[in-house]
Amino acid sequence: MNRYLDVNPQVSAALAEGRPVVALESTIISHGMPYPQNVQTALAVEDIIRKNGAVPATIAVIGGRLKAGLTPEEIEYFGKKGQAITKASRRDLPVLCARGEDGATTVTTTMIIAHMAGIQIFATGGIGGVHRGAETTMDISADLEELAHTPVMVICAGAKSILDLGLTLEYLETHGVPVIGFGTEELPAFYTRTSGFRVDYRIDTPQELAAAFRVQRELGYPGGMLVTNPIPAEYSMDPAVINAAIDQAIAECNEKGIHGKATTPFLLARVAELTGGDSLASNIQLVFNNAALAAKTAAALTE
Ligand code: PSU
Ligand code: MN
Repeated sequence: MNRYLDVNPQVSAALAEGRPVVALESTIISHGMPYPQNVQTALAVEDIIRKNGAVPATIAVIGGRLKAGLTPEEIEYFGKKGQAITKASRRDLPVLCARGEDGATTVTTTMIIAHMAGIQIFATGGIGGVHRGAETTMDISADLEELAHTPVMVICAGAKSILDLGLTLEYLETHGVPVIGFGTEELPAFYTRTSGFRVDYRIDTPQELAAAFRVQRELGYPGGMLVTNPIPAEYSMDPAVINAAIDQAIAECNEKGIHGKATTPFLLARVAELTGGDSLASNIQLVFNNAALAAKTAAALTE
């Protein structure tokens, strides 16, 4: 066991007994949603995972410790501290641990810590990807590289079109990451069920997802798998409304000269502001939907 890792006792008991566990990220809590909806959502997501037969493990860095499984008090602390917590990607963990600081885990670091703890399935909202204009900025999320190297299944609602979705798919293809559509042939774009881009495979059941992931492990591949699960139709948004907000947010981001790790949090917060409560409600529902699928898939994986 890694000496910087603390596995919550409920999580370690489940893993030792071969029961299903689902990892959850903490950047979505600190940087993805406002307080108090972020805490309410994080706790509700854990409940959905329990109701679907798995044990939740929300992942974060607290006081320099890599935590696999938070208490409700720790989730509350994270939600309140919000954007004041360092957004922690792969490169941030060494310094944060050495200094004993807090870090909100992105998809990248949640995968890293889940894998250290022995957790194979991870549910979130959206992943990072290749940004629009990446041909000059080289802004490509470390999430894609992590998917290429770390054997964790990430279940998300696709990626927001703050990114270049076509280039994101090209990158994943180059790096050998299978992109699965759950019940769809099309890559969902987070707030909307469609994007105009095709996924590699359509899979319709958690059992089939688990089977594909099991074979990936048996083949000895190092990397993970990306499952894109469309937002439930009743919560999906009008593409014209969401795309107008995204275009405006990107224009403001460029005008302000925002770059590096601040780009994604700025765009996410600005799109949420411009679209008001509608996008937050949709965001919450798609995370619930992904959590339920992840719990069922984790259960299928233990069968
Ligand atoms: N995209 C979303 N919601 C999110 C994120 C991205 O729609 O919450 C967060 C995730 O934690 C993701 C991170 O791993 O942003 C990617 O940041 P960057 O683009 O800086 O790699
Ligand atoms: Mn970036």
